[in-house]
Amino acid sequence: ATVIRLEDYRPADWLIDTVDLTVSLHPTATMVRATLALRPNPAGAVDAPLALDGDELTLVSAALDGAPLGLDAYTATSQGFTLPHPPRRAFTLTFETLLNPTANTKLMGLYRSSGVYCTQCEAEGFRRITYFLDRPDVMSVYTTRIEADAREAPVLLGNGNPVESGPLDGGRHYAVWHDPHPKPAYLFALVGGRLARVGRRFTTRSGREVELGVYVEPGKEDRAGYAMDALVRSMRWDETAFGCEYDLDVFNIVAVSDFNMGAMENKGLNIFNDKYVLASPQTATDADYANIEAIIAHEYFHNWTGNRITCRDWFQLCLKEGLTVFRDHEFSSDERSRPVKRIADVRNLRAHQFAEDSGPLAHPVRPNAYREINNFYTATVYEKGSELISMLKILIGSEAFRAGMDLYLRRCDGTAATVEEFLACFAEASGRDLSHFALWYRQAGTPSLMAKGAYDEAARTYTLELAQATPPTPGQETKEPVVIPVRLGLIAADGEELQLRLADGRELADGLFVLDAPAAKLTFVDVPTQPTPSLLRGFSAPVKLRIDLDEDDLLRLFRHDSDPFNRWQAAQSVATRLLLRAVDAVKSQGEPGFSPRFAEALGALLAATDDHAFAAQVMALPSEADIAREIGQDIDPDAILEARRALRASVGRLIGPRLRQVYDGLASGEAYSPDAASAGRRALRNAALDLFAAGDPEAGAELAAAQFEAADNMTDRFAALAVLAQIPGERREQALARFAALYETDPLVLDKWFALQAAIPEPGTLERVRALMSHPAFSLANPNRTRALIGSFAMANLSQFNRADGKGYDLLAEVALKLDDANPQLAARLLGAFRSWRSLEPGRRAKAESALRRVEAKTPLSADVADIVSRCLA
Ligand code: HT7
Ligand code: ZN
Repeated sequence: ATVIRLEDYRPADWLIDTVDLTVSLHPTATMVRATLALRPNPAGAVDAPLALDGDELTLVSAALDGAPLGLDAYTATSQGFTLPHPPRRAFTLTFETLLNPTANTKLMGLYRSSGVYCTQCEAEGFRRITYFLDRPDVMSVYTTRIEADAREAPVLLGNGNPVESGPLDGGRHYAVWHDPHPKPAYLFALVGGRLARVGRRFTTRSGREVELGVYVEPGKEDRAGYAMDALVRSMRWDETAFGCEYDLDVFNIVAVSDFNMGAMENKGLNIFNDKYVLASPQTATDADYANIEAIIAHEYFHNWTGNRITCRDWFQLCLKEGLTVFRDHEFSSDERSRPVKRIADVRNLRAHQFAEDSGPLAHPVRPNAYREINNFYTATVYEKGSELISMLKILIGSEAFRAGMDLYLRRCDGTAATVEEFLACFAEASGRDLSHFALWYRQAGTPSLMAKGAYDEAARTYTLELAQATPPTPGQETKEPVVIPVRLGLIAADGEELQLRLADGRELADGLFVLDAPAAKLTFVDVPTQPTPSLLRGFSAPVKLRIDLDEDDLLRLFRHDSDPFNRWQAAQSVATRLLLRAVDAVKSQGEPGFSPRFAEALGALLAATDDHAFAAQVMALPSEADIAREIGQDIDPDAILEARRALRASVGRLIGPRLRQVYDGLASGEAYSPDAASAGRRALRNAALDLFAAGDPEAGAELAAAQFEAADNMTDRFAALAVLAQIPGERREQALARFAALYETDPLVLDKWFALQAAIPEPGTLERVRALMSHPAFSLANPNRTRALIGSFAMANLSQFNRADGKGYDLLAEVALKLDDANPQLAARLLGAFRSWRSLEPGRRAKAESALRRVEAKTPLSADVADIVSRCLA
């Protein structure tokens, strides 16, 4: 596949002002008639031919200004349509194309999901519906007429507002939708199907009445309420927090069961993976509820950051995605606990983005080249993109940030913008030069921030030396220093927060120091006693902090830091030190031993805290993958598993009675509610059960089995099953069988059952996964099911995916090869599990490489998979 480069960007030679579509739905023969009103782009080249994109299209007819085009006037293939000599004026082109939605297993363009017609056009799906200038800077006003069998598809939805609808001959009917807002083709959508509607009215702050609809599979209406509630809260929040008001008369959300990603922000018609819409206490966990809230908000927020202001080209993807992730994080922080949300987001960032950034798939937040854009919907673009916005806000302050957002939303409204245009608004609003900050968008890799402190008792000074370095990443051997906002504090031995007075008289406003050079030295004066530095508070920059604090320092931070994020971080750092030592012990055939102080500190927290959600985050020790990233090279996943098991068992034994007390004390007789406080109580209770069972598997299993039976909600039932799944034996198998029997007709719950088993860290799991692939409910055609079983095995089971015999890699390669033709996007995503293969010990590395080479050898190989595999192997 050809490489597309940012530096080659040119405006389109043609513009398309309007698109009139008639889509006559049929399971295997859908006819699409598209009339495009074209005109030369004043900013484009003169005398340019007209080359439209297509993908797997069957052309039935083509006409220019309504007159059929002779065969010699154009060239058309399934992949494109060219008019070598187009008129040098405005004209229309009308195409008829024939589609087979049932055969569309790639789930891009128009396809059928459980009998429901739906579309997915981002990034390049519209070209699978009709020939088009399928690029985000070509924006058109769409009118869509949808026709269908009235029994098969009584509900017909499009972008924008409904215009008219009515019956047709032969049991068919139609609906016309008009979207007055010019938009790129990737935001086009339609839906047709037998769907049930849950409705609500929303009045915007300026008085616009909006009809909200959430469409789900009939019979599941009672699971749509939370999504609707989250939508209403998102709409209100966006008005208050960013001044963004909704701009159409209707807003619809449709849940479908086959979807390549989480959801899609099509204008006025969001289409969702049903996993992120459907929830009831009996089928969804607290984590599911939180995800639904975040993703509903995310897609809704795109209405301004993505739709009203879109991207000039796909290199600017972070412009909408990073910013919208930032906005959804802010929303969840306001709706729930800000510190707990920050901890969860940083865990996620480290697990996915840091891992990506340190391997062969590393790329800048704004990449400068791609072969397959689908592979750039990454943690780097989304999560690191969001971190850059957080840093921008810290650097210029909340007020200037809001002024910059207001300016951006006003100035760029209705345009396809760039990162430069975005940053210019903040530079203007703050009066600051952001050119150095902009490097974060171009430079890949996670910077390390090295810190070293020294206390001079006689002079009562404390000197903090800071330095930064970013490791090389593919295509970027040398790195420049970036702008790192470091929020910091100094903590005295008694836990008091010390004043931050610098020797040169400078003040650190809000404890913020901005490191924009390779290194800096800060000398604090009037420091009465040896302090402990609390650095990178709130995780003020997406960097790896390297500071040599001893256990005393870390435990002091854990107990006293006024910054809750750093309290959590201190506990994680103590655990990490213990785990790294334990891994060494395991590798040299020794017994890992642990100082009891960490467990005691956890016990003390449990005795004192009433912030249950925070305490639950503290109790969740670093994951195997976290430990692997700390080790960085020659990784032995079995040693990590053993070390982590040993620490959990030791902590569980040492504070078992306290854990049991917490578990009993948090039992609730109240009816389930998904609110943050109730979820926090359940999270802590289940974390206590989990650690208790690690210390005493027999007693823990008994408690878990009782909880499994008694639970009136999925959070508690599934948490109990997860505990049982860690303890081999008949009881586990019985619980798994019982769970399957209880939920056999509920696909989203069954996904949890598949995922849980695939993540069991035992050698038998490979065979279990292979057996589950033959389970009647398993299908590679359903992305959720495939991600649940194969994705969970490859991404959430470090020791078993990375088996020393390479059989885990063989399994993933086999699945990817099977999926490559049918759904290359999904195949490529799953193969992302190989992103850290070079940091394994040599034996596993060789096995991983040979699995990747086997995939590489398939011919033909999809562009999606070829791109991932070749970058992994480069
Ligand atoms: N903007 C949406 C991206 C998306 C997507 C991309 C490629 C292939 C399928 C897709 N489905 C959705 C989702 C979002 O970030 O809001
Ligand atoms: Zn998004």
